[in-house]
Amino acid sequence: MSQGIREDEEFRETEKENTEGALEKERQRAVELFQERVKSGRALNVAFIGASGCGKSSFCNSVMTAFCVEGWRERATIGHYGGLAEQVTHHLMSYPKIEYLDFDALYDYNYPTLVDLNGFNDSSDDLVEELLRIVFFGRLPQEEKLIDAVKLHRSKGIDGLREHYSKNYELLKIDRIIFIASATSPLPHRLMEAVRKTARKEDRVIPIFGVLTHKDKINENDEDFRTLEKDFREGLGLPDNRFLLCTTYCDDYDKHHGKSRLDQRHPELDIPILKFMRQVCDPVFKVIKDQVKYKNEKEEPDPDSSTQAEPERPAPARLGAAQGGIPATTRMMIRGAVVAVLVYFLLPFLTNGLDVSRVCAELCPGTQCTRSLQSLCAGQSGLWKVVVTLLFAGAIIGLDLMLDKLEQSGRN
Ligand SMILES: Nc1nc2c(ncn2[C@@H]2O[C@H](COP(=O)(O)OP(=O)(O)OP(=O)(O)O)[C@@H](O)[C@H]2O)c(=O)[nH]1
Ligand SMILES: [Mg+2]
Repeated sequence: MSQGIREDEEFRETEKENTEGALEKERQRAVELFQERVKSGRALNVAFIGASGCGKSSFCNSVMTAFCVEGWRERATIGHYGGLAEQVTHHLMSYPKIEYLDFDALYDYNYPTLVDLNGFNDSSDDLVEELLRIVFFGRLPQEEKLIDAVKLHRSKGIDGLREHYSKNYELLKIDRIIFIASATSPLPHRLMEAVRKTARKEDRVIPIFGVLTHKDKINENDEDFRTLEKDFREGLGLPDNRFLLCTTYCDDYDKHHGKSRLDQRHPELDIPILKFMRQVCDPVFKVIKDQVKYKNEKEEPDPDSSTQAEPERPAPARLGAAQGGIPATTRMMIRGAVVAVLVYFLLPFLTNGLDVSRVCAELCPGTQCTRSLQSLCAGQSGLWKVVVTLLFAGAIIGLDLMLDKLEQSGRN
């Protein structure tokens, strides 16, 4: 090998190392900026929705890879299910940070919970919208197959479906939606419309973001692609900051670049994903009317319904309970005790008791203490006062109870 060729190769090698070093630095910076964003607040629930095979699970894995230290792992199962709607395994898989983060120090940050929804096809009808609603309101339990919901819908209709899922706990209420489509396939317009409708036009409004995968397979200047991107963004109402065109960690990318994701990470894929997820997790995007519940959204809750899932409304006041929350009997006891104390101290004044007590103290016991004076002094004793006080208090409590009973029977 000539000196000139060797120098050329060395130069290229150094160039490559410099580029890789710069990319790694940029990735680190993107990680830091993302962490800055999720330092406070709470971990958001981010749903990945799109038609079958568009790259949802691949994107989900790529996000987790960008967040992790170790590199790529197949946390969300990749594989195109396809087929008829009936055969599609609709289900939801959620990945909280505790499951995917691989470094202790990262747990301090509020990394989002990622929700991968498999198997929605390009359709929009009452059922699809209701299924989306069930998911957005966090009523679909982890790994539950949506085909069960489809069957329930067939036998009991939309109302039956709502009734059933409103009983579930609100476990994973969605805070952000990322609609995913492939840049190489026709857009799923009906599903886009269904998502937009359920996330935007109803009471609880959830911010929508959009991702087009398969960037490696298109020419960005191609007219067809430009039209597709425009349709996608207009269809979902996506400004620049809520849109990402990307390549995910996938076989094609590995083959094309001659380096496997199993051996090393691809910082050039991580960086745009981290920047995008920083936008997704920005707390300035608020869910409007976040407190709205699943079933209440469509109809006023039936106060008599025994199937109401969340008895969050205050229970009707029970008879015998005071408005202030103090039971009636306790209220009466307190009143009786206060009156008793007052009587105990006032009693001597009522009977000119102070004068009598003084005379008793001077003359009894002694020769001047006559029999009638003796009985008067005995009447002034502490025991007598206690008995009278207790009788008085008892009478007040009894009267109070009797009046309360009369009031109740009057109300009934
Ligand atoms: N070339 C290329 N292939 C991709 C890209 N993203 C995903 N793929 C491939 O697309 C295929 C489907 O990807 P998945 O991630 O399983 O798609 P999905 O949307 O989860 O599919 P369902 O779970 O069936 O709804 C896989 O073979 C991926 O390797 C990308 O950006 N570029
Ligand atoms: Mg999938």
